[in-house]
Amino acid sequence: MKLRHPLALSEIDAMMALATGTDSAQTITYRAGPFHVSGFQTELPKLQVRAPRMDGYVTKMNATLHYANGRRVSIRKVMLHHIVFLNDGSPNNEPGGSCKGRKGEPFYGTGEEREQLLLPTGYGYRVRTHDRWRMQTMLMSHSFQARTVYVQYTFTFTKKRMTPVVPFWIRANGCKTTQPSYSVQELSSGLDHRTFRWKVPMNGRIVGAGGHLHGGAEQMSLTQPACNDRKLLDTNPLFAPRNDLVYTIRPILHEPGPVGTRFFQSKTGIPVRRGEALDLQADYDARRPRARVMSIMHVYIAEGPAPKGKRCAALPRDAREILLRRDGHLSDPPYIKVPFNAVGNDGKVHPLADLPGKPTVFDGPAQVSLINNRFVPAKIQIPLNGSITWTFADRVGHNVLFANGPQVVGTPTLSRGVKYTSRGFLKPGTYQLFCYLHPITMHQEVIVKDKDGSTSGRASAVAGARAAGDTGAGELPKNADFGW
Ligand SMILES: [Cu+2]
Repeated sequence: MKLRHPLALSEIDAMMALATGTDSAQTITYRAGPFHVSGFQTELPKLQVRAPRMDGYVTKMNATLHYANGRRVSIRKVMLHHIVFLNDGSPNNEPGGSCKGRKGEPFYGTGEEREQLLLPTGYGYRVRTHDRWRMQTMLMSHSFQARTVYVQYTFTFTKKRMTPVVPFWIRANGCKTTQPSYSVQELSSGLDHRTFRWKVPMNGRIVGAGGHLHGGAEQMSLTQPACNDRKLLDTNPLFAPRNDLVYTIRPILHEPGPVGTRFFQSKTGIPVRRGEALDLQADYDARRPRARVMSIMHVYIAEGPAPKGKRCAALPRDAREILLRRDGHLSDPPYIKVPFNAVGNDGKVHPLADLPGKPTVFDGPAQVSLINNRFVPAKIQIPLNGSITWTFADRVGHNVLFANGPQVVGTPTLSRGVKYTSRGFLKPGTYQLFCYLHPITMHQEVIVKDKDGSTSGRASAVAGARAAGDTGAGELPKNADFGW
């Protein structure tokens, strides 16, 4: 993708601005782009986008992918994997409840689950004339053909006075890393459970909450430790029926995520106190390892006086959990094995069971170069508990992403000679890894043999341990981009 003016409004001013409705509330649609996505490319545009340039409130919001002629883009062609809108002009820059170090205030986001912002009647997200909006997104091509797409975002805007809400982006994996994503390793319990204890930064009421989850998600909820750990709300995932397009599109480049998460809404709101602890809890199926999952809850609080009356009072009766997609669904996440994908003799993309040929055998630490858009050597064998040092020799960025195997290993996107060592090969078996920026050509297969030469033996003594001790040798860029 080439953005001619990455930080300017690019061609957004040529966008269609649709204004309808009465003067109290109008529906506004803006377009960001164009984004040129080549075949099987993943693009991660980050750019300034048009803001309303008016004083008022946003009460609803939605974002979808379109062609220049306005038609919706099918996920067969390009997928809007995730998107987040940030406001740089908000007085709440870096609010105490979201992870620090991120600029701007994220106020609406979604992924494959197509979450919409749906605030209850009477509430709005405050915007001002001089606010600047930014957008970060990930677009994934699922076909050979290069395409030009636009992100269309539609929001309901009103100048009428609303009760303002402050958005908080909280992650079940906490704020210890700059990465919003984390890896799920195979665990004997079968469940990866994360809890982040969140100190609510203001008095007020939770009136809305949305959630972003990936494939394998079981649940995500907000609980109240001071009230017997009762559940306040959840944004649980729902998965498409087994015959759905999300599972049948080829190639499968990543495990399909949920097609819905519940959006919590209550006009009365759940009273919360400044400094009070709430637990954000998320569970992922850990019968199999999964790379780079996310558990992000978007909590909208209306600021107000400290709650009066008795603690742990009954939850509001008008609480609703809205699910936009109403067709058949599964609440249990199906497991979809991500294979290697390569071009066959017929010119089409097919899954590839194994890389051809014999592996290059390393008895000690393995060295692999990512050079000329290839892993060299691509197929290797290393000892159990061994290490691989990848040298990212190309000028263009590459990464190592886990497709399938006994344990998640991987690297951020790196280039220009940077080295990265992983010691995550703690279980015997075959690890299939690829570069998600070049998923059709860049494959790495790692065969890890047990001491007795088996690849199917039980896990080593450190089994179940998180892949620890991964290091970036040389200069690992700050905020290295781990993608999704
Ligand atoms: Cu690459």
